[in-house]
Amino acid sequence: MRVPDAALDELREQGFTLVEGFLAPDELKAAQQALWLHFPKPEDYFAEPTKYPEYSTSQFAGVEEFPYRSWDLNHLAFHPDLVDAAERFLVTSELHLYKVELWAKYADAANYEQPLHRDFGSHSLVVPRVDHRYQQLTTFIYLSDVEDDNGPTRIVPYERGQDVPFTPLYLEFGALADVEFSATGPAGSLLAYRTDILHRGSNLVGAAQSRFSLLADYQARGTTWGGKMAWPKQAPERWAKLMPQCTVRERDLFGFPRPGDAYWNEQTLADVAARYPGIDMTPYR
Ligand SMILES: O=C(O)CCC(=O)C(=O)O
Repeated sequence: MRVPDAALDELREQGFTLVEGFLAPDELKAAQQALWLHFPKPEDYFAEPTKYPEYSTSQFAGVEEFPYRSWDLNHLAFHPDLVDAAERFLVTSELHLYKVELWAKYADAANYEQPLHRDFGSHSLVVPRVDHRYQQLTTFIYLSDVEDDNGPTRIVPYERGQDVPFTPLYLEFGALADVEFSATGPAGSLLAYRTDILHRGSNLVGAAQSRFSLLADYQARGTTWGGKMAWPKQAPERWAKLMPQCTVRERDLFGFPRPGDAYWNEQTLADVAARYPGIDMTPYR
C-alpha cells in the first residue's frame, strides 16, 4: 500500500511511523513461506531448541544478509511502495539502498534487550544534522505479528530524545523507559524510523514467541560516509539469480552502473552478461 502522507509527516515530526497493512495479503503470505528457506519454523525450533544452537550465540545470530533464496523476500527490499516512500521522505529519486537484513528472533535463544541507541552509530561515519538534512531511513517490514511479548522495537519520540547528545552512542539500560513507544503491529506492517532516533530492541518474553522481519534502509545516492554493507561481498550465486530478475531501476538502488555510464563498453557489456546469465543488457548498450 502507498505510505500515506500523514505517516511521512509523523516520520518528519516524531521520527518514526508504523503503517499497518503495508504488504498486501498475498505478498505477506509468499514472504512468510520463503522465510523457511532460511530459518526453522517456530514449531520446529521450539520442539527442540537444542538442535539450533547457532541462534544462541548472540542476539544478532538470526540476522541473514541480502540477497535471499526467493524473489518473494528479495523484492520486499525494493517494494515499489517502499521506494516511493523513501523518495518522498528523502526528497530525491537518487536513492541508495544501503542495508537489507532478514532477522529471526526466537524466545530464550538469546537476550534481545538493547540499550537505547541511534542507528547512525553503525550506519554513518559522522553524525546526523539537526536541521534534518542528509537523512537516512531505516525500515522494518514485519513478517510476523509483533506484540508486547515478542520483542517490539521501543522508540523514543524525537521531541523527548532530541536533547540527548549524539555521543555516547549507547544510553544506560532503563534510560527514558517512561517515554518509549512500543512498535507493535500485525504482520505486514511497516515500521520506519530515522537514524537520529533513540530506540532499542527488546526481549521476547512470552513462551515460544518468535519475531521475523525484513529490514531495508535507504539514503540519498552518493552519501559516501553512510552505509552498512558492501553488496559485492554478499553471496555471488544469489546475485547471479537476482540480477537478471531486477529492473534497471532496482539495480540502480544497489549502485549498479546506469545506462549511459562511462563504465559500459563492449567488453563490460559482454562480461557482465556472462556473469549474470539471462540479464537483458539492452538498456546498457
Ligand atoms: O530489533 C529491533 O527491534 C531493533 C534492533 C536495533 O535497534 C538494532 O539492532 O540496532
